[in-house]
Amino acid sequence: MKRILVVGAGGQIGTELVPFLQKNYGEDNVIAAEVRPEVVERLSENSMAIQLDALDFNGYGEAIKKYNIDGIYNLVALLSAKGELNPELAWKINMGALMNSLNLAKELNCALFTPSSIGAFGNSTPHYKTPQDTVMRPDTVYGICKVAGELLGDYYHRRYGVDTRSVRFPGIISNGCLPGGGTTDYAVEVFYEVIKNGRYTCEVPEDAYMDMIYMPDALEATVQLMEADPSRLKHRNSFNIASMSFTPEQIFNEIKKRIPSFTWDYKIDPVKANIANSWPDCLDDTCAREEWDWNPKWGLQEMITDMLKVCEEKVKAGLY
Ligand code: AKB
Repeated sequence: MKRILVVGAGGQIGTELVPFLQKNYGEDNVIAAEVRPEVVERLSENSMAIQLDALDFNGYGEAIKKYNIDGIYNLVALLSAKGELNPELAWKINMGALMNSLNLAKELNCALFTPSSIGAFGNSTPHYKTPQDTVMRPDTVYGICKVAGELLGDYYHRRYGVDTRSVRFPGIISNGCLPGGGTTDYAVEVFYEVIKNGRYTCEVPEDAYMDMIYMPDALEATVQLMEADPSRLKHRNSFNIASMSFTPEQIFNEIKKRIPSFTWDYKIDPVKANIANSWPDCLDDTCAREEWDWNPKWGLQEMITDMLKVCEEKVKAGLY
């Protein structure tokens, strides 16, 4: 890939993926696209940024042609908890952006990355060491979109030869941009609340195990997969990746070891509780390790140290 368009670039992943891609492919070869004008303005401080509605097929196609794009990262999505508030809208946005991305990748000869998620799994999936290929009957509209997206990605590859690739992201922990509308958001919010207020109220049950990943590993995985030798890929859409798995109670206790005054309680959101309990406890990522050498670097302890340090700096600087 030489010229990359990141669609939905203003969210949690895009905010950090754009500079990461710039480092890998050159500043002028990465274009950040976002629908919200105020976010386009923010993005334009550090990269080429354009306003683009991923649901507008013609406008999306024009941008690909104008900037000679040959690689698309489609990050447009309403996340799991938010999607349950308005399932029709979630389907319209998530699938609309995906279908436009697939069809434009096919017509204009682009590689396409669209993330899937642990949300593609559901209650009937084996929860421990969830295999790469297993039961996928998600309980949320977000998950249904992810499963449909995985199948369509494989279909466009098989039928039309489109270079589609994807990973199933765990909850992503980051200190760049706060996530919004996800079930795993608690694992990011807690760091800011600890620093600002010394306490946190968690909406996810204390014993709900979920896979998580620190942003540097998530970024590395994305580029590593897109650069992988295609002849080694037996799978494409979508790879399990894993690096850490914990419950709210476990991470809060680890944070308390560093900040003894930290206190927390629970005010369970039934929607998030159902989602968290339906997702795997931990994934088996053997295929990603074998097919493209996935090898995460960040574990729970290193992540906590880094998050506390960076969040403290940001809170002190008045950025949160
Ligand atoms: C969410 O919680 O919805 C996302 C995800 C795991 O896909 N962070």
